[in-house]
Amino acid sequence: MRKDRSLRQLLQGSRSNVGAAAGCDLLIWRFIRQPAHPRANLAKMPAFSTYTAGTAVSKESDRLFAQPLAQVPDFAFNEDVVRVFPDMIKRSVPGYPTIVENLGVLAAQFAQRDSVLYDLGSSLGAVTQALRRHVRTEGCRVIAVDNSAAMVERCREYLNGQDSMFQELLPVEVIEGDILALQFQPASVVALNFTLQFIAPDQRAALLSRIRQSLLPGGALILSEKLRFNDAEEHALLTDLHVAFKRANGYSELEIAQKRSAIENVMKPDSLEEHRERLLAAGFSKVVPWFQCLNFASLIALP
Ligand code: GEK
Repeated sequence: MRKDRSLRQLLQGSRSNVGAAAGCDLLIWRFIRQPAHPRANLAKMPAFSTYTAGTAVSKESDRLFAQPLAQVPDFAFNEDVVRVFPDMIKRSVPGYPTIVENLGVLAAQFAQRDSVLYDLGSSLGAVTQALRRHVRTEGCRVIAVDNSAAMVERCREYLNGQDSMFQELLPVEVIEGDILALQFQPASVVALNFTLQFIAPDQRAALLSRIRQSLLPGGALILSEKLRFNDAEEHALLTDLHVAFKRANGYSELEIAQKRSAIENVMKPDSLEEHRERLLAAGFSKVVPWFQCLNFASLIALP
């Protein structure tokens, strides 16, 4: 049974060449001090573990679309995707490790005492782990929510691993559920890291209004998304450059084409202008882009 597998087994998968290409992969041995967290419990660190910006994750390579498929099914966050997800998202989303780690840094600036920090569409909890690495505000706790049972199960295992390696982390609750049905508690930080694009377009405004209503003064929504561009030339250029990014990270033309057709019905990106207008209409007072790499961006929205 998967639950019987040790963290070390989870952490040891086949290694890919991607980390080198992305320039973001660290191999950490037990005797190398982890600078990101002052309270690392070195004795409990796996002897040989792989880290992505300090996060304990599986290293299995994404080969899901490497063989020709008679019919490409719609993309789903199932067991197969969960196994390769850390590799997949890092090789597909330019800037992903930078966004995740800095989301923790930004969150620490907005976190308010005795409040909730939400990680909505948490997948394997990369953002949750970053929040727990960086936020030190008293009385904060993290609530991570995802509607994929497979993601939630593995996320809980990774967070147990983080708990066994570090002391005094913020408490965390992982909920399997639909973020559209969530009863929000007063929150100082809400992270929607590449999740809104998977929500039906006609439901996005209502979700953002509910997030806005839950946000405490001084808090923030941090929203990361793939972008589309209204200018056709700009859109074509950045789409081509994104394909080049995926090629450079070892994906074949077949993998790129099959992944594109798997995802096009389930992921619907908006433009920066649409995001801004919708956030302002939802009651946010200010929208500040803080990161963009090719056609992927992250915004801070202030209440
Ligand atoms: C990361 N934030 O690693 N309710 C709950 N979860 C949902 C819903 C919904 N209605 N719709 C989709 N999801 C993560 C990456 S991935 C983005 C987020 C990507 C979940 C879905 O199950 C998946 O785990 C996540 O949103 C999107 O920083 O794969 O490009």
